[in-house]
This record gives sequence, structure tokens and C-alpha cells, in this order.
Amino acid sequence: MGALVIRVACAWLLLLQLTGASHVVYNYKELETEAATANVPPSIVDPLLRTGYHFQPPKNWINDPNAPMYYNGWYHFFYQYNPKGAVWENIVWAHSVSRDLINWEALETAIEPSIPGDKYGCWSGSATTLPCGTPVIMYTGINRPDVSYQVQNIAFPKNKSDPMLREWVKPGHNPIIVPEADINATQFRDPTTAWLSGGQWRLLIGSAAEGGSRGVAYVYRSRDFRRWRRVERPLHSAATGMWECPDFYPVEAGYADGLEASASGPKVKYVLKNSLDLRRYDYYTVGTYDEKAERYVPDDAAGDEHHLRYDYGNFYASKTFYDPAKKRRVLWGWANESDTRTHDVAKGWAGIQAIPRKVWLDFSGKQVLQWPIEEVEALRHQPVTLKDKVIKPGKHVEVTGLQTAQADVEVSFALSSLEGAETLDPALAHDAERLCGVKGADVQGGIGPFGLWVLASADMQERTAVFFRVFKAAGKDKPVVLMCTDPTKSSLNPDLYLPTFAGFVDTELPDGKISLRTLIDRSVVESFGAGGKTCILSRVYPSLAIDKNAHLYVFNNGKADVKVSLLTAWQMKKPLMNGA
Ligand code: DQQ
Repeated sequence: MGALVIRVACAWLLLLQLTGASHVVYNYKELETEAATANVPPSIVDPLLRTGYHFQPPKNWINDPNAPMYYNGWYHFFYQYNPKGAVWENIVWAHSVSRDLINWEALETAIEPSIPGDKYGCWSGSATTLPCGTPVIMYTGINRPDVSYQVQNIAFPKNKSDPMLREWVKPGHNPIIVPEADINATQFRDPTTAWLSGGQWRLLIGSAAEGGSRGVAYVYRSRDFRRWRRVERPLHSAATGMWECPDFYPVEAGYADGLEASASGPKVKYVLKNSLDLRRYDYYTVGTYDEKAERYVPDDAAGDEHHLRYDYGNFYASKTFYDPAKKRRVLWGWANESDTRTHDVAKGWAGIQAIPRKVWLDFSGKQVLQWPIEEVEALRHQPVTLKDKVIKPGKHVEVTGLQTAQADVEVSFALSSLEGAETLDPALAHDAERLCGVKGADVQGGIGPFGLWVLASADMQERTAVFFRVFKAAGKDKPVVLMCTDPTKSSLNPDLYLPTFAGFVDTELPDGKISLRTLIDRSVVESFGAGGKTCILSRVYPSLAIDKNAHLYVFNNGKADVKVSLLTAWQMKKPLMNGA
């Protein structure tokens, strides 16, 4: 039965029909005039603040990653893109291809408004590879001018023998899923990759119920990838507001290889990630999926209350895919800007993608670990090391011998004792962000703050701190470790959104050790604490610490010595980046 169904789905490729197209017309002139007359600091529009090795197109606005996949030797990456300017509008699916997820070549737009089901927008979606090898894209289409009605459409490659998959066609029977009467049609979007079990496909669609207050992931099932029927009860829901861009995938504790979407087995757990529209952060839980009942239950009953985030900084609308070439699961996430819309229009660009991250379930089974894909290491050169260097309280050491505006830094710290750790204020014990706001990089502690100052000016007027701080909590043996990015001194430019970002790190500090890796890329500081347990991506826009004027330091503002067991910093080359 299953095989017949797949053959039917693949045969559609021969039966595709296209209908007429039209774009939403957007007047960008007014915004350009506003930006031209506004007082935009010259450094903001300095091309040297554009990222060097993070994914971005040569110009304009980008947001969510869409349908990442591997096909015939090429990685494909699609993304939400405005071809006409640097603000969110006129959204189409731009398309790039790569052999290594680092060097990118831009292709023609893959999906743009062309049928009644997507006349007013082609929003986010995912790819599924059918067992016959054909990739299928399912995406949200807007078919009314006021964005009030969201439907799901499907597209197939026109020519399967083209490894670049340049052209995508939409069958005439689109839209393929429309919201039923009990669904809020204005909040019904972002289909996931489908998984197959017992001859039936399933996928999730993000939504909101109960007047918008409850985030919902609806399950749709299909035998032929054409007719989809909703399972009455959602897979899961929580009182968090709208769930955008759900992602749902199998994992196995301590198994660093990825599992493909339809994998199953006694040790298989699942990750459910939702992008919370109200907070604009990506939260996830780890749990169990009962495919007969079509229900997902998080292991941590309180997990839906925002315990775990992929990233505690600018990182949203993320999506994973299984990479069969390297047997890994790779996570993409959109990092928006922290400057203003006027700045973005003056710059002519807005938005980047975080470095693709390998993602897997930790041995504990409690959280995922994330690490930049190994290919990024090919960009490293000019290594500089510091070894067994003790940083005394209140002191810092500069890392010299390389340019650090575009760099990769790996450092392991050793603490000789945890005795001097400050006591954690119980009122802040569950709010890392507030804790970091109160105990910023310049507030002396017991053990820490210690870490890196990156994108620092020579006079240190500008500096972004990425650091740890260790606390002891009443009644607990285990230390409480806070990881922060403090950009409050990152720029002399006004009008920037520069909140401190922070997360707790679930570690017992084995042998008093903790590691930090920071990818610095001109206006990005992307950090991985304790081997990828806690990640923070932050956008900063120095006015002085640009290009050759950027400095790197290790600092210690605690009362106890901190030893840098080993620090290695590399300059990073610029890969091919969509022709920019
Ligand atoms: N962005 C898309 C939507 C999605 C949102 C529109 C998340 O499909 O819900 O550009 O950033």
C-alpha cells in the first residue's frame, strides 16, 4: 500500500499545472527617503559591519530558514526574502546551494506568488524527501490581501535530474490544506517536514487556539501526500500564545549522529520546538511521542513554561533537517538585527542566518547540545594560542597576533575552587536574563564574571562581554552557572537595542572546568557555552571596533584567580557568499 501511495505522489510530477501570478506591490521609496534624511551614524552603514561568514544575500531583508535539505550532492537552503528592500514585505522563497553549508551560490527565486493559494505571500515551510527520492516542499500561502487567511500549498521540482533544483512547480490542486471552521485561519502556518509511519504521512502545522492564548501544533495525516486530514486533538498545546514554525524530530540520548524524520525505536525520544510569536524566541522540550494516540508528552511537565531555549539571544523561526551525507541533524536559525528599521533601510540589508549547528540529545536526555558544523573550521587560519595563563582578579589579557573582527575563539577555563562563589538571590534564581542585567560584566563577583571581551576598541570604550558567573544556591550542592552576553557597552552608536542575554548552564563544573567558543563576525557574536549546552547569539554594531580596530581580551572580574588552560583564536576567511 505504502509503495503504491509513494508512486502516486511521485507521478504527480508529470501532472503539474501552473496558474497566473502577481506580487503585492510595495512602495519602498518613502522608507528610503526617511532613511536618507534620518541621522544614521556612518559606521552603521559601513560595509565592514556586514557579516563575513554568516549566511546572507548581497542585499535586502531576510527572515526564516525554509526547507533546508540535501539533494544529489548539494545542500539546498531557502529563506524568506524581500527582493525589493530591507524590511519585511513582498515575501518570496530565495534559494541558495552549497557543497559544504559554508560556501553559497545564489540561484533564482524558488517560490513566489503565482497561484490563488499564495497570491499575497509565500510564507515558511519545510521539505520532505519522498522514498522515491523526490523532494516536496509544503509552505504557507496567503490568499487574501489582509493576511487573514492562511493555507498550505505544495511544490515539486520541475526537473529531478537538475541537482540544483532550480525550478519549482505547484500542482493545480493547491491549496492542499485549508483551515477548517474551528481553526483560526489567521494563525495557521509553517508546516513541518513530514514523517512516515505505518504507510501514513504526518506533519505539524503551528496555530493558536482559545482566542490566541494557546499555542497549538495540529497533526495532519495523509496516505498519498495529497489528501490531508487533521487528527482531531492536537499533538500538543500550551498556554503560551501562537506557535510559529514548529519543528518535531527524533533523537536518542548521547547519540551524536542524527536520526532521519521517520526513525523509530525503543530508545527514541522527540524534540518539539516552537517559535513563540509573543516572545520571539525558540523554545523546546524533550519528550515521548505516542504515534497511535498521536500525542506528545514532554518529559518535564513544566517544560512548556519556557525552560529550554535553543539560544538565549537573537535566534528565531529555526528549523532542522537530517543530513544523510554526514548522518547528522543540522539546525538553522534566523538572527534578526538589533538596530532600527531606518538603519536597515539605510544599510540596504537586514537579517542573517546563524551558523548551521549540529544538534543532538545530551547523555542526560534532558537537553540538546549544539555545535557549529565542522565545515566552518575550514575557514580558520592564523591560529594564536594562550596556555596555562592565570588571570588575576580585576585583570585582563589581550589576545594579539591576529585580526579578531572575523574570528573563531575556543577557550577552556579552570577554576581552582568554588569556595568564593556568591550566593544566588532566590528572587532571581529562575530568571537568567534579569540576573545578568543586575550582575553584568562590570559587576564584581566571587567566581567570575570571567570570559571574553570581543569587538573591543583599543581604548575599551566599546566592548561586548561573553562570560560565566558561578553562584551557590541555598540547599544545593551543585553550583549555579550563568552564561551571559553583555552588549551594553558594545557601541557608541545611539538607538540600538542592546539587552543582556543570558541562560543557565546545566553543569557541575567537572574538575572546575568550563569551555566557551565564540564566533565573532563583525556584527555578530555567537557563543557556545560548556560544549554547546547554552548558546547565545547577539547582534552588535561598534562604531570604533570595526575591522582592524577590533580587539579581543580575556577578562576576570571576580575575586578569585581564573586560569585559561588553553585558548586558541583563529582569523576566519570569507567564504563564497551568494556573490556578495
Ligand atoms: N515568518 C513567516 C511566517 C512565520 C514567521 C513569514 C516567523 O510563516 O510564522 O515571513 O518568523
